[in-house]
Amino acid sequence: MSQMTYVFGHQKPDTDSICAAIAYAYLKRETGSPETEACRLGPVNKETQFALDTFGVEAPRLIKSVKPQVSDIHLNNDSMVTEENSIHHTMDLIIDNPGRSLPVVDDQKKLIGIISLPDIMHAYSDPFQEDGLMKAKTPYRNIIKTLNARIIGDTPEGVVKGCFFNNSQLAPDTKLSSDDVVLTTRNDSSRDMAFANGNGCVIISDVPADMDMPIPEGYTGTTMLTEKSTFEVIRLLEQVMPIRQYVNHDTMEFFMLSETLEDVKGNMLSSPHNRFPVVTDDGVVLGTITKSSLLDYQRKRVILVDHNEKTQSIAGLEDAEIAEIIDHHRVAEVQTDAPLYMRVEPLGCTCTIITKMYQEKDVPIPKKIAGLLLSAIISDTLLFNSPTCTEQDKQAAQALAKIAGVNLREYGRSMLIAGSNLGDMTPKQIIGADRKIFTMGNYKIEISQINTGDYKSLFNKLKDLLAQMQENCEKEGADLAILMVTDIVLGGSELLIAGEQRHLVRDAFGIEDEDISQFFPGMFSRKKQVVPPLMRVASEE
Ligand SMILES: [Mn+2]
Repeated sequence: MSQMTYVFGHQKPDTDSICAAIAYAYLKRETGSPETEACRLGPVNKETQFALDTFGVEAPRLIKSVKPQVSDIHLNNDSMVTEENSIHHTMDLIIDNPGRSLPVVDDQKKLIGIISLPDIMHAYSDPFQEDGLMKAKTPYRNIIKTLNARIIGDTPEGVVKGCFFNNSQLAPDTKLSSDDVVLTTRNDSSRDMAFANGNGCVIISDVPADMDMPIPEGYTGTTMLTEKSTFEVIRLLEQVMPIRQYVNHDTMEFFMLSETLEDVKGNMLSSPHNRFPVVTDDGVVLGTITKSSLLDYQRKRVILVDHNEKTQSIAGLEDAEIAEIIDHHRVAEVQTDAPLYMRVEPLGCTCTIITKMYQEKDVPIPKKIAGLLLSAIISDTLLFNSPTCTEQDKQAAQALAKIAGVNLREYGRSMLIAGSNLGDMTPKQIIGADRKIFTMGNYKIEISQINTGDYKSLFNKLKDLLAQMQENCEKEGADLAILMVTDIVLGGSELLIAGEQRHLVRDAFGIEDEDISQFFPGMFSRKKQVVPPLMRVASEE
């Protein structure tokens, strides 16, 4: 089975993170890695939704974690039994499968119980009585299979409905019913008494495989011939009964495919069992796992686009295999177990790098993908206003606009404005739309950015925004929160400040402690104009 690779951008995804994931996954699929899926780590913002709608592309699938799950374990043991199966057959399987218990399933293979060695041991101490086979609703096929019997006459269907007798228990006047099962042996001189019921079931022991056995004339029932001895037949008949009455339905322990190995481990350690069924969402048993299976799993493969910092990425990244990183941010703390393909270029947008990769690999860019790549470049460079914007970003955007069939400036403005109606948004939404968390020196700093064509509504919300930022700092243990409200028409950003360590902002940007916000003409880029001065100040301490 070839393994799936997941491509995703950072948490609180912006247009670059979503579009880079879609476009790069498409490029991978076109270049020999068909098992590649674009994903996202959070909700699609309004600007991105505008881009997706314009070019008719679905948002990628939302994923929350790449922690190893039960679905990543190699399931190689699929032994299971039904309630109808015999004690004999079940015991054989239990002995063959370390773990000493088996899932019990219905005819749809859905889990209905567990049978363990201690449960089934009761079968060996319960007395075997004449009506035992009947009471246990023993299927005839269990008898045939366990005795490895040859059949003369019709193969009986269904379950035993009469009593069991040994020929030696019979007297000439015993009344047998046609539902009874009688055991006799090849050399028994009174063997014909067993056939007295006329059309029941007679088992004859000690019959070699190649020997014919004459059946009394007029007998219309079933005869089962077995090579096994009388003693063995009696011993085995105790074990042909179905396991139904020994199945444990009450304390079923099982795992779903979606559960993380972390949770599974905790549950396994507190369980008396060693082997556990694995089921689908519909309860269908796929196999079983034991404690040692937890060591034999495949790590999820991921490609990070538009980010490389763990704090901005998905839960469980440390347990995943990072196959590639395509990014245009600072490289902070990348540590991998194996070599990877890593491409970081100081360009305005991840999608500019990806556009170049399409060209390098000679893969034609479909119209829809071109539209998305273009949208990301417009978004990240604020329609080429940001100081992070390079000549390569502009050239890529122009080429992409042609393929996508849109007017670059016209489309760019309508997309940026679609994402920026502050009046409709709550403080939480404004701050959360594009928030990144940075570790700088000893400080945890949250920096949010929002682009708007609606700068004036900001001032109606100033107090609420600052209160929300303060609350976030306290809840998340951050030392400082900054909100950049960027307006491409006014040509700059308003910085709003909250948190305990405001002196960092004073030292980096000259905003006095008592000021809650200030406009910076020409400031567009969090990455180039806000993060570096803060980094310098924070690390000098
Ligand atoms: Mn980006």
